[in-house]
Amino acid sequence: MDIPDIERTIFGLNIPDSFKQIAEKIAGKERITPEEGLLLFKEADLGYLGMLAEIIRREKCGNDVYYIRNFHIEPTNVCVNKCRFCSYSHHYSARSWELTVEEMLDIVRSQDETAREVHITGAVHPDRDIYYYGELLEKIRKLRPDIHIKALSAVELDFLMKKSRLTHEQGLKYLKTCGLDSIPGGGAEIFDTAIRQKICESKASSSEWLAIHETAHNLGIPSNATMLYGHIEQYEHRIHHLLLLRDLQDRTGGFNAFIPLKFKNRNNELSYINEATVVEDMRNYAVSRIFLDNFPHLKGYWPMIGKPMAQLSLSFGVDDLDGTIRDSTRIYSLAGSEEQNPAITVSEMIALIQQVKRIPVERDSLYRNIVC
Ligand code: V47
Ligand code: SF4
Repeated sequence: MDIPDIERTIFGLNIPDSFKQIAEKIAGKERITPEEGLLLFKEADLGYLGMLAEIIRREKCGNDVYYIRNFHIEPTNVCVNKCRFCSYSHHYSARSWELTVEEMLDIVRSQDETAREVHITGAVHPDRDIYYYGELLEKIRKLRPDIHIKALSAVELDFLMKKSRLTHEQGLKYLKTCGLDSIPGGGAEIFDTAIRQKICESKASSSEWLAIHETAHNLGIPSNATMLYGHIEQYEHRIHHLLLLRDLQDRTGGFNAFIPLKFKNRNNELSYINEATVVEDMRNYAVSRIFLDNFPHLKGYWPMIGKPMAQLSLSFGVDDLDGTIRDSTRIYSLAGSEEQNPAITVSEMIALIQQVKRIPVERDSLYRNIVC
């Protein structure tokens, strides 16, 4: 079915006028309003949402689905913060770890030459400063001049820059000279102040998170954005979050991808909250794809949602399945993610994508196709 056929199908459906108007806007490449986004979250039929999200995804990426050969380093889980949803952090206990620089370099050395990206993020260690990470990045750059270094969430950066009394611009310029190529999307959680106060009061504020990403973009450092959903937030808070991201992207164009992160409830203070259903997850992907019309990519992070759900998300606006994640990532496995030892071979990734009749495309960190 090509795009016009999908549009005809939507217009032929017996749906309320307000939904027809939204479909018309999307067919005409017009942006939807926050009120329309809220209506979609609250009232829209899942099949209809999937169709609209797919119009936008196809327009941007055709049948391509992206993946990357990458690996993760989680330097430590010793954290100054106590986010209530976090299953990962410990303040010096039998379950805490602090990798040395040499141990992290060993992870880099153990990767084969096809790895294109290293993703470095972890907890906010009280004793490590920006120069510690700057030197780590320099050493990684020396070992692997070709690799893309995506490192340090805005929450980690905020702490490091405050500790070293540097402005956002000074801190980011310094890290860029050390080898920083881009910033991961972590720490965004939910921008609404009251909800943020309840789930992660001590970490960087929403305005600090947004300001760090804006400064990074202005310095030519691209980044990703996330949203933690399915805890105590309401649809209104999700739309507010998406709106702030859309506004920032209008100003800078520096975001590569949006990554919705489903709250996982094991081993944390919010364990009493039931996790979002698969229907809710798909609804969230679709509305995100529709609302964030200026984001080039929507990522379904398979280590968290599991491989079958990642395949399903490809019919709700997702075009990127992240990477092969060689080496362990513990931030989700400790919170009860679907994948306890996340690792996937390239041929498995290709098969996952082909099973849903899409075209697997290996990318680099800036979404340029890798031609073998
Ligand atoms: O900010 C913590 C989330 C994030 C839980 O940029 C949880 O490519 C669910 O940002 N349930 C860090 N989520 C990871 C992150 C990320 C992941 C993948 C790709 C990229 C990218 C970035 O993990 C934190 C927080 O929102 N998180 N605990 C939990 N219990
Ligand atoms: Fe620390 Fe990050 Fe966990 Fe918050 S989510 S407690 S900042 S590791």
